[in-house]
Amino acid sequence: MIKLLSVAIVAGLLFAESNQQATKITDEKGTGLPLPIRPLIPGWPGSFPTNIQCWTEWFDRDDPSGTGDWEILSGLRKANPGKICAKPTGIEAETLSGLSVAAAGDVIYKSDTTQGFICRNADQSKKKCNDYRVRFSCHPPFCGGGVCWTRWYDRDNPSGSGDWELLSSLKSENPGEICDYPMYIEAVTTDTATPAIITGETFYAYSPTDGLVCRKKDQKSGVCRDYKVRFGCPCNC
Ligand SMILES: [Ca+2]
Ligand SMILES: [Ca+2]
Repeated sequence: MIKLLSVAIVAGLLFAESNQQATKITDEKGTGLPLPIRPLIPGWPGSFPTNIQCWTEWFDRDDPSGTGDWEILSGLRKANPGKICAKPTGIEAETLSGLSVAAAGDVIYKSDTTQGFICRNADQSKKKCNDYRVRFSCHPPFCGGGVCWTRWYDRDNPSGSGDWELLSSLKSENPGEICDYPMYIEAVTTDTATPAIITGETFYAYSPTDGLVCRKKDQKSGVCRDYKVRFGCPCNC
């Protein structure tokens, strides 16, 4: 009951806007990938002096039995004190059975790092939303815990459309080497080991769940540097 009441209170504050736009990331052949992370802009994530990022644990505080599945950031913070960093840099949602938002097919009202995730039953053609869980990307040392790093991977050169170091490609080309849910990614240039975050290039993908992609067409210079990536996984996986 408390859960429903708090959801109703928060719900009243959140009808100002709807800017949900799930960005679809494709692989180098143009095939759509079920990846929820938006492309990143140069300098992301802002002032933090490292290109390493990590994910929180998954959170599920609501279910869609009322007006929808309301995984509101403020409510998640109250229910999980200290477990979500002050300024998350990304949000990811999936159903409790592990389906991505795209695969689940629901119309999502909101999914951002300011307000969190909202799926409203009224927006669906079927009766109600799936039940989702969400997690947030944060800067270390927030996520803490034991992290074990993979080796470095450099599967592509930027001679074609760009440098494609997608996690999905790396996993399929190196079976059993990379955990299912990396918490961190580190990306540096292959020649000078310059962190990707300070090269000034615009990345089509850059996250622990997507890997790194630099597309030539996104750069003012028309070229990308060559990057290598490695992933930080829970040590017990
Ligand atoms: Ca939920
Ligand atoms: Ca590369």
